[in-house]
Order: sequence, then structure tokens, then C-alpha cells
Amino acid sequence: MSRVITFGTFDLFHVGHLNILKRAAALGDTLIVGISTDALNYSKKQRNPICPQNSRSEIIDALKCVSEVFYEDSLELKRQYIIDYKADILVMGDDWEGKFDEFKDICEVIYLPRTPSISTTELIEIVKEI
Ligand code: C2G
Repeated sequence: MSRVITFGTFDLFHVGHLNILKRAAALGDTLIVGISTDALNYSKKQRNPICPQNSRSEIIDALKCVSEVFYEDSLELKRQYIIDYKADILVMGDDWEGKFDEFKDICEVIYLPRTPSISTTELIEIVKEI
């Protein structure tokens, strides 16, 4: 039984998010998803996500490919989350390529190619222009 973990904000949920979650789930038996809190997002990007953390978490939790969700409160706790959730594999999109290699001592680290031509930032820009 192998356990896969991934992390993300998943704001304005779109098909790029779905693709990575499905592909991550296919690498093991159980997919656990750490959802960045609103506070963590604010500290990283100086803006709150459009959708609050409870809505983002509810959407991810409702997906067939996801077994469990939790809140990611701090980037510094990633090692602890991997240990606590007994993850065998960490999956991230390749915009994070190389950034999590430090965890290769406790799990396998896999970067999957991002889905082209869609992102939350682009969606916000498109909606703004309408
Ligand atoms: N993603 C993707 N294709 C896209 C857009 C996003 O594969 N077109 C992937 C990202 O690579 C990431 C996941 O979807 O693995 C979630 O993306 P974001 O919500 O943008 O996550 P981010 O804000 O990068 O948060 O601890 C790390 C952070 O929590 C990651």
C-alpha cells in the first residue's frame, strides 16, 4: 500500500489542478492533499486566495481521487507533514522542479509536468478583462 502526498492552494479549481491530482493518485493507493491556508498564501503572495480555505478544502475532499485533506499552515512543516501522514511519495507540479529534493531521504519525490495554458493567475486576468 503506497501513500502519495501533494500540496497546493487549488484556488479557482480548474482542470490543471484535476489533472495533477488524478496523476498523483495513480502513482499509489491513497492520495493525501495539503491545502495551503489563506494565511500561508497571504504570506507567500501578499494576497488572499479568491476562495477561502474551507471552500478550497471541501472541493478537493469531494474528489474521487482524493482520500484525505489537511491544511498546510507553513512551508517549513513539509517534512513533518510527510512523516505524520506516512507518505511514500511526494508529488508536485514541475513549476516546483528541484525545490523539494531535500525530502528524498524520507520519500520518493516526483515532479509531474503542468497542464499547459491554464492557471489561476490567467483565469483572474481573463475575468478582469471581461
Ligand atoms: N498545476 C498543474 N497545472 C496547472 C496549474 C497547476 O499541474 N496548469 C499544479 C501545480 O504544479 C501544483 C498544483 O497544481 O502542483 C497546485 O497548484 P497551486 O494551487 O498553484 O499551488 P501552489 O500555490 O503552487 O502551492 O507547499 C507548496 C504550495 O502549497 C504549492
